[in-house]
Amino acid sequence: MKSALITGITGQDGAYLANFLLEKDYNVYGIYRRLSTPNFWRLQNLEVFDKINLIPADLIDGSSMVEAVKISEPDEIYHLAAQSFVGASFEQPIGTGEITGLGTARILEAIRQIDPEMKFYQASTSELYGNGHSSSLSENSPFQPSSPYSAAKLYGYWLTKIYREGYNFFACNGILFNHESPLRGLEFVTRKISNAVAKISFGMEKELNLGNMDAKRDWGYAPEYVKSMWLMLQQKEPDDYVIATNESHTIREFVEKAFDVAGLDWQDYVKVDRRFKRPIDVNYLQGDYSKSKQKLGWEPKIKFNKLVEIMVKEDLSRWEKWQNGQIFPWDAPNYSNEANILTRALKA
Ligand code: NAP
Ligand code: F7E
Repeated sequence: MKSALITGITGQDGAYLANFLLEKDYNVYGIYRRLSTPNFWRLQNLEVFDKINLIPADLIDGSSMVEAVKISEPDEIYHLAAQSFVGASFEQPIGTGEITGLGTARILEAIRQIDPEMKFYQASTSELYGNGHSSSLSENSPFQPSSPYSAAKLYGYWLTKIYREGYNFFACNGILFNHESPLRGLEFVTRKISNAVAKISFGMEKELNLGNMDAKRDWGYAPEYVKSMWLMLQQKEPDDYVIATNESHTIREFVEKAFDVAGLDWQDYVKVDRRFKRPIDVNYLQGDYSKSKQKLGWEPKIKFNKLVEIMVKEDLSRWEKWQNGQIFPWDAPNYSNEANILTRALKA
């Protein structure tokens, strides 16, 4: 039986990947960090919480990462943990560098010292490309990071290549474009929209405040994307791959479709709020996944319209169940509606 260690197992991708690897009969380990309130709702939602092994560790603390690798002795390591919210990286650039950038160095060093035969997956990102592009982006397109998050991820991307070339690691960068699901964090725009549409349609909220609605993103479906991570580590040689749908849509299009699914007109509810605008935003991202199709046999099945539908219908169903008194693992009832969030954009 193969074993895998997932950093970030409590996040969106970590939960789906744990589920996927359990179905492949892996012994799954995951690290989780100490929080004042436990955050296992995604693992419980997918009913995998009782089937995995959890190891307490934090990317900030290198010795805990060494312990996690020693305890799990995995064949494969999927490094998904990060401060992953681009907006927050402008507010916490140093913490983002520590976790998202140096955290990758800590785990790579743990592997180098313990067993360099362990295969390594690095969660790289389309944010690496930044601005200045107008056509589909491939593994060969230039990077121009536009946020502290993407600068930290660029460090992780290069370190992964350096350990591959310098120490002969089986280390791969998955350059994943945005991927979403009902398990997406509520601060990201897609889930913020699907959750707000559901609350508005039940009369629990009156409006939705958003930032830049003109940005374009290439949105895919997270459960399909985690399969590509596994495929990368099953190849003969380590390499880097773009995972995307090769379609892009504006935030406005997402909003329009999401309200439409609930039978509402978005223009009656959506307001632009500068608190949610970033000092720099990436305006256009669309990914060319032909290398992944050719080498991994990977292709996305769920595209934009279906994705929006899945997310809005799931949030409608959750709020309905919740109003009927049903108890189940999810995040929205405990999330602030953002009305009392202050950011420095308000002072600008
Ligand atoms: P996510 O839902 O935000 O999950 C992030 C995970 O990292 C959580 O499990 C979180 O733990 C953990 N984490 C954060 N700080 C940590 C620390 N100091 N020590 C240990 N764990 C820590 O992110 P995701 O959407 O699943 O994305 C997975 C990875 O792919 C991330 O690296 C992200 O940057 C990257 N990525 C995501 C996308 C996308 O569209 N989703 C696209 C490209 C790349 P807590 O539960 O304790 O907070
Ligand atoms: O923003 C705009 C915002 O926060 C998407 C992460 O998983 O994908 C994600 O990063 C767009 C941006 O995701 C709001 O300005 C408008 O243009 O959902 P997001 P992201 O920044 O693309 C990449 C690939 C990752 O690697 C990251 O880890 O939507 N936008 N109004 C807004 N965004 C948010 N969050 N909230 C708004 O109110």
